[in-house]
Amino acid sequence: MGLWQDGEARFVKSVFNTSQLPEPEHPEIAFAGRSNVGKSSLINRLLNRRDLVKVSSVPGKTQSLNFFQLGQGLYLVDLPGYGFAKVPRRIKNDWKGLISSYILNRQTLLCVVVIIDIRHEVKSQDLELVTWLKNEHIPLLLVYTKQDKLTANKRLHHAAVLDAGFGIAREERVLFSAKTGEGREELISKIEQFAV
Ligand SMILES: Nc1nc2c(ncn2[C@@H]2O[C@H](COP(=O)(O)OP(=O)(O)OP(=O)(O)O)[C@@H](O)[C@H]2O)c(=O)[nH]1
Ligand SMILES: [Mg+2]
Repeated sequence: MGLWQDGEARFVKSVFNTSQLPEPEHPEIAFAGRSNVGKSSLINRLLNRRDLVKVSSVPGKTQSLNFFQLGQGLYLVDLPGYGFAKVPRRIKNDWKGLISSYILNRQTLLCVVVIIDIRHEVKSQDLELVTWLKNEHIPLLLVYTKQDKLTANKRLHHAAVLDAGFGIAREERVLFSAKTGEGREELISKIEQFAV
């Protein structure tokens, strides 16, 4: 049976430290990216749920690892956003510690999806994350989201600039919009490829 089964999605739990992680019984995909980039919106769109995951115009809304489950199978993990200047340094370091130890040690983690705003240039923290994942040999996939905010011409131009900046091939990223649903099927099929 495929990894992605359309079925009822549910919230499992919020995790604030590694001792709270659910048993590693199911394959997992984690979603990372800057605060406000649209991680939660992307997961809602993937799960075809309008508001299972809380979306906010206030950056830094998601401060824990939030586990969602598709049917009886796959876990989708919404990671706290980074790059939000107003968060105190101590909390920032806690987040980094929690997220990096989760990513490095989680046996059931299939892939980290790094979400980038298609309108932005390559930002240092995004590049740092992508480079770190590559160095640690963690499978990754990039998503350039908020496609609906740009004209068709600009999208292609921006995507090419980002590909070059991150040093990735076109097959390693998906153009996406949580608003229109563009890229949903492609992202699901790419996620499924990590299961084999
Ligand atoms: N136009 C458009 N807006 C989007 C898209 N994705 C997200 N947004 C908007 O961007 C804002 C932030 O979205 P969230 O999904 O909460 O972002 P997040 O990355 O989860 O944010 P944090 O949890 O704070 O890190 C919201 O106002 C969303 O409605 C998209 O594809 N297109
Ligand atoms: Mg969020």
